[in-house]
Amino acid sequence: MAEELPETPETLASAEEEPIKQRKNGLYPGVSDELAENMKSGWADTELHGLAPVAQAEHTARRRAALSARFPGERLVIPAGNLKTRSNDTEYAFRASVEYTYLTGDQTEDGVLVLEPTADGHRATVYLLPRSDRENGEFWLSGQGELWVGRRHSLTEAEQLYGIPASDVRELPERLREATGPVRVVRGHDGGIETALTDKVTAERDEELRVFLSEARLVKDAFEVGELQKAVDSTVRGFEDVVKVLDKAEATGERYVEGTFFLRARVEGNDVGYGTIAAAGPHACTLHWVRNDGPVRSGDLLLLDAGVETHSLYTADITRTLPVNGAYSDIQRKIYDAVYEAQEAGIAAVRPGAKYRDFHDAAQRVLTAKLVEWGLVEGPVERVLELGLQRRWTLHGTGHMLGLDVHDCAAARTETYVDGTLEPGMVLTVEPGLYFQADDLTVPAEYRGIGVRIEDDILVTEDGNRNLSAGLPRRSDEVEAWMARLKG
Ligand SMILES: [Mn+2]
Repeated sequence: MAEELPETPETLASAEEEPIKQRKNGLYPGVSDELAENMKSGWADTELHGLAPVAQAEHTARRRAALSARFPGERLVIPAGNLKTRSNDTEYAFRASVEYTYLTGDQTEDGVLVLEPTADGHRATVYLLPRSDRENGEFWLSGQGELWVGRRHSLTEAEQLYGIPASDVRELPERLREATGPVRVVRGHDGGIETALTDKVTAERDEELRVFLSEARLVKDAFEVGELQKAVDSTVRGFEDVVKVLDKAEATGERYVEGTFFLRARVEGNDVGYGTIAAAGPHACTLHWVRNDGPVRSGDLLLLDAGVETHSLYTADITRTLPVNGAYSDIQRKIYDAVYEAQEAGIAAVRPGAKYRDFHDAAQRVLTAKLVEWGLVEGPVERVLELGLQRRWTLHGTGHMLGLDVHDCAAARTETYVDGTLEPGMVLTVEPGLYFQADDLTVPAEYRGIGVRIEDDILVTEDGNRNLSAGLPRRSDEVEAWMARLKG
């Protein structure tokens, strides 16, 4: 990639108002007055007209209305967030905050949604960086200039796309400093905006805003369910891609699996929704194995936990545990089938009106019964469950909400989420697992180093549930047949 012209703190601070002539002296060597003048003109007008609104525009309007009704008379500030430095002058890929995306449909860095209280509700404004100024040289001399980072939407274009009046974000800090009346901001995304509001907000009140926006996302609307299905469908294709190249993964390692899935994620979606877990052999027992630097060996299992994130930022979260050579060994199958049975029990417990905890309890009961049956822990099952002794091998909860975040709605209160009741439109994962660490001396040697998880994405429907990821086989014999077909 090209390197930017050097900027000093002085030029950064004055980049907006100083004309190029004053900034060039000694700072942009080689920019003559003639070049500066030349660069100002000769550019076509590329303003776009008659843009269609983004697909979720009507949904975002309804979501903003719900937010408005919850906090009448208060100014609400929801930032998208800023670029984060990776090293020196390179940045991490930007991902807008879920709160901002959920309420606007936009994903632009430095964007801020503000709801201003009015007599009968709120007036929404989305604050964005406008198109680069040609007159002051910003477009080619500033690191945020469009010549470097690409064309932005004009404010008028943004209004058409998102159905929200747009304003210049560079004026927002001053407006917020001057504003009177109660204000709340979603924290953790934009330090500059938070600084402008320092004297006006409290942590407790801001947390209430964050919690509301997390709980608002518990039940997905039609657009969200459609996007989650798209994410799942791409993820299914990504898993198929991996199975087709397992011989290459054997020749190289887990990174080949990760990279293969990533290709599908980038081609069909925005990215992976979280770091791919490509865990072969005993690495499957490390729950968040994302180093993916180990070998893939015939005879071992490959636990692949991965999800494509759509362009609208909804992610799938699917796990399959596959025999690298296409056939489970006896001990692998025994453990796999137990996890499958537990997952079946868990999925069967997902229905409207059920407690959120029910599917976890159902899956844990099956796993515990297996552990007792295999003689790994002394029964009865009730006692083991009461003491939680099965958790040495089941390790984690059986699922979580899924949406814009892979672990969605994380700020929701216990009473509305973990202690809550399932409703139609909720989407959650059901993902029991059994993990026998390679160094676990309490189990027979044949178990050690085997980890199995099966994870699907389940939509709560009016009369039960729908497995959005039913496109990937789960039963052990069906997995083997599917792999044989793909490798054929
Ligand atoms: Mn998960």
